[in-house]
Amino acid sequence: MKRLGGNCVTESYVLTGVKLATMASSDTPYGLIEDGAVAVSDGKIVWAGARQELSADNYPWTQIELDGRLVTPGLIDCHTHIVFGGNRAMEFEMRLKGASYEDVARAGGGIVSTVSATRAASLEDLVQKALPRLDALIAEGATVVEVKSGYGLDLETELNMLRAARRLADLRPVTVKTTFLGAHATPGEYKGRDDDYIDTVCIPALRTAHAQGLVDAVDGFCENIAFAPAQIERVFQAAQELGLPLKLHAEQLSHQGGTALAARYGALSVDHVEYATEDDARAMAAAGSVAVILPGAYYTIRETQAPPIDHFRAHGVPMALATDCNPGSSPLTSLLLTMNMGCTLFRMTPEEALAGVTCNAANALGLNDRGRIAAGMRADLAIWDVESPAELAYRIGFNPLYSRIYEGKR
Ligand code: DI6
Ligand code: FE
Repeated sequence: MKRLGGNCVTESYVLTGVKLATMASSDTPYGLIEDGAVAVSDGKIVWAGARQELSADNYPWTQIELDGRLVTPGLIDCHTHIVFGGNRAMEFEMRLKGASYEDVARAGGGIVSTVSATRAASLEDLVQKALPRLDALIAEGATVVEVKSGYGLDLETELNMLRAARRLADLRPVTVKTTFLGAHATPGEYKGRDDDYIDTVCIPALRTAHAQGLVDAVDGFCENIAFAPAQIERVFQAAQELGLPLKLHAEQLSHQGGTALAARYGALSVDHVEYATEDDARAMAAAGSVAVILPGAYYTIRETQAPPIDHFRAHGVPMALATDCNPGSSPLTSLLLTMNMGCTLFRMTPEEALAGVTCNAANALGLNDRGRIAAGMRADLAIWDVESPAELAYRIGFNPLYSRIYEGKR
């Protein structure tokens, strides 16, 4: 027996004495295997199941005894904006003293202040500011983090944000999936000329970023304070020509029809969706789009319209949960707290919450080799000092992570 410790990299090993939340079968809640084992080789899971069924002849490797600890897939944050310049704590203080959104904007706050600070930052600044946010996610077992652009809103800065996101994956043992979000807001210099911005800045920037290998998916913000469905559709058409998968921030503050549009284009996910209707849920189910639920933004802006979880359940729409980490509406870097909020604010079950940051989050990113514990999947695992999986969502502000395995390596 060997303990899991230090920085040793064992090529092939078997984790034993583990409770497995495989998220890979519906036979038991969480796909739970009480006394399980996982065989790992070359960064992949080669076998997972009940310990008594493990054939020591087939896997004659070092056994790592985990004393009954819980093993889940590595967590996946499928919606973040962790790369940005500046910070917006001043705005938070102003709002708490009664300032309106307009007062904040007049004092230089709001999304435009993040755009100015991001434009002023160097690539290295953006990376250094994002690292602590990424590290907080990793410290809670994250093995995949999606990162969006969208605070540059000009070619050079959008490219810089995406390069910073790619650089994060060189600096930490984590997978970073990049999403181009040029259609996040109209920058000051295009005020009142949204269409012009979309056609002459956003879409050309998407093409350039894609040509430089910086884009894994394309997103937009469809909202009365952002872009209309017809404007988003032009971005989607450009993305489709490039063969890129789609996502959309839709129905966050009002119902604009973005969900129906995203479903029509077969989007991987539709995100926020507080104001989505039952018809929207039907369309998402038919398209196979994941509903990405973002309780951190709901909480921060003190929204009162909860996403239609019952409709998503009834129509079989898979639900993911993500931090939406951003300086304005969700300064949140904890997936465990996100899970707790999904349960407490939206009455999701702890099992739905764990699916939301594992298998369904993988689907929201189009990753089919993550988010489940099964033979053939990547060995991205989180090991927890808890007795039952419900504890992950139950506790508030406590991190029971014991160890994290990324591509087979601790
Ligand atoms: N939805 C949001 O809530 C944020 N972006 C988005 O698409 C707001 C971003 C910010 O205020 O910086
Ligand atoms: Fe967002």
